[in-house]
Amino acid sequence: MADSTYNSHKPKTVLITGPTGDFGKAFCHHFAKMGCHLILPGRDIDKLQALQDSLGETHKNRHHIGFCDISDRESIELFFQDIPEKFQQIDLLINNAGLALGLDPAQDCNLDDWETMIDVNNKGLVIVTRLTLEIMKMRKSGHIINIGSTAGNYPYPGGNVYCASKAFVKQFSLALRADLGGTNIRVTNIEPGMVETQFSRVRFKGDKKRAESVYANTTPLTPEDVAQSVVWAATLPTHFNVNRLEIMPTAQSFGPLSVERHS
Ligand code: 8X3
Repeated sequence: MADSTYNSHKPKTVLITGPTGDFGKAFCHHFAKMGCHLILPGRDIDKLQALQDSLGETHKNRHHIGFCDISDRESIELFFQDIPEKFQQIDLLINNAGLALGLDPAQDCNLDDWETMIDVNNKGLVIVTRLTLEIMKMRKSGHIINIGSTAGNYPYPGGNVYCASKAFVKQFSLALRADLGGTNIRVTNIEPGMVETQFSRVRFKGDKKRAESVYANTTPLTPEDVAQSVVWAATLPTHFNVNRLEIMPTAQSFGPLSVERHS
C-alpha cells in the first residue's frame, strides 16, 4: 500500500538554480532547515557565499556552491562535472532560474532581451534537466520541479517572449511526465502569478518606481507563499505527483479578451 503520510518524503540532495534570487533564497532556507544537502549554482560567488553563510554555520559543509552561467551550456556541463561525489545523488531539482526583460510590444522589443530570456528560461532549463535526468534515471527516483508562471497560461500585452518561454516550461514539464512513465521520477510545474520580488526591477532594468508600481496598493503573493507550494509538492509521498499548480494572489484575477472596435 502507498505511504499516505503527507509531508513524509524528505529529499536528501537538492539542486536549486537561481538560488540567490528571492524565490531561490526562500527555497534554500526551507530545504536547508529540512536537513537537505543543497547544490547551488550561480554566477556571483560572493552572493552564493553570503547565501551559504545565511543558511547557518552548522550547515556549511552540507552545501555545495559553484560558478555556473545558466545561459551557457558549457558552463552548466562544467558545473555538473565538478559536483563533489557526496552531492551527486540528486533527489530534487528545482529549475528556478528565470527572468523577464521588458514589457514592450513585440514589434518594438530588443532582440538581445528575447535571446536572454530563451537562453535562461528555456535552454538553460532543458540542459540542467537533461544532465540531472542522467543521475535520476540510474537511481530510478527523483523529482523535477519547474518554476513556471501564470504567464505561460494567460498571455498579456508586452509579455510576448516571457509568456512563450513559460508556456514552453509548462509543456516541457508535461511532456517529461509522458516520457518518464515507469521511471519513478516526478515532475511538477509550479505556476505563480504576481509575487513581490526583484522580478519587476529586473524586467524594467532597475527602474525602481516602475517596478514598485506593479505591487502598489494590492497584496501580491510572497516568495514564502511560493516556497510553501514547492515544499508541499516536494514532500508528498512518492506515489503522489502534482503535475501543475497554478497559484495567484486573491487580489489577482482574469481580464476580458480585448476587442478592437471600428470607429
Ligand atoms: C510572473 C507573473 O504575471 O508578472 O511570472 O508575468 S507575471
